[in-house]
Amino acid sequence: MKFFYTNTHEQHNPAFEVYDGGKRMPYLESPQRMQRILNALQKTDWAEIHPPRDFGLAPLRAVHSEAYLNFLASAFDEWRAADPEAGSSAEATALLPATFAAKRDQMPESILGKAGFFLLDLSVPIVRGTYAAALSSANCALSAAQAITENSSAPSSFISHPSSFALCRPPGHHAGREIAGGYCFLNNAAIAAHWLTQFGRVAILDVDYHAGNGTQDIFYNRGDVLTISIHADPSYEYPYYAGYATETGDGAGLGFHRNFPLPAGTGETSYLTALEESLNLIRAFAPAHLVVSMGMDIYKDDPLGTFKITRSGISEIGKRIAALKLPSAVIMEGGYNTDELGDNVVAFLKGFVR
Ligand code: Q9C
Ligand code: ZN
Repeated sequence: MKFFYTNTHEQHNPAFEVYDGGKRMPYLESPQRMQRILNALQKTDWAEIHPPRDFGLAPLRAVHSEAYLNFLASAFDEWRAADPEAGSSAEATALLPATFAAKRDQMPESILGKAGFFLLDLSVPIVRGTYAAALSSANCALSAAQAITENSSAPSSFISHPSSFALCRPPGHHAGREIAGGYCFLNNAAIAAHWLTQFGRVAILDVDYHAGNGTQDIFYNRGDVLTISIHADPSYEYPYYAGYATETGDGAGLGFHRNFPLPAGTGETSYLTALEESLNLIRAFAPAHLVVSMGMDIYKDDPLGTFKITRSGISEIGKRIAALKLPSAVIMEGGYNTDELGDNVVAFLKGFVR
């Protein structure tokens, strides 16, 4: 299996995030996550590392607004220019606003005003290297998408359901059309999925512990991309304001988004029931390609999660998704038990190896 990786992500390394109660905490979505997964993959005899290709800005512009992309590109420099003193103190090396837009019809001119407009919460501090890292992450996802299309004109005796993996950070599924949140800046899975629509319909299955609110936002009005998310019920868990079962799409997209909110403490049996229902919806939709938003924070010992999924449960989830026999690009999302992350990712991906 080809996987796509570059160390450019290391440039996004904020010193802290802010938790509820105003508590400054070490940034959980750390570069070490990638290192652990990389080590575990390199011990297998089936994972083949490739650098990502640069796809340019066009595939990003198809998913995110121009104003938002411009903000991400220049936010750090604008902030440092506006307040060189604040930006140069050791304490404040990241742009993080204290005011957020509850009403979103005016984009202010000041950098702090714009930051509050384009950021959803306190887990997306912008440092000097954030934009470069986010671009490289999206390029890994796009490269993984391209890898599963490469043999589509080959004889039918050839592999008809290839799979690939984007070993990328920052993650993407909380990033909406023009908003960053939950450690996510560019929605890598959505960018890859939209790119794949040139070949036909696409399904996105999101198995991260948190609701894929960004992906939901981006495709909510579209019927050519089926989006499904299985996650902790937002009535008690981040991202709180999306991911409810009643949200099923709008306009041409009505019926093409589905949420499976699950209670705290969900174990394998209930999880697999929701997964089977999701897989049936995907079979009925019959997409040409599948994108999997793969978050390993469903693991029983994840510091952010409450689910009770064991490593063997994770491997069963991977196997069942792979049994769809669709060309599949698996995109890395969350997962914060850094010690177990490598083995969990390997357990999941193994189901796709033929
Ligand atoms: N008190 C992903 O898994 N909030 N994002 C953490 C904890 C943000 C998780 C605060 C959680 C976002 C991609
Ligand atoms: Zn998550």
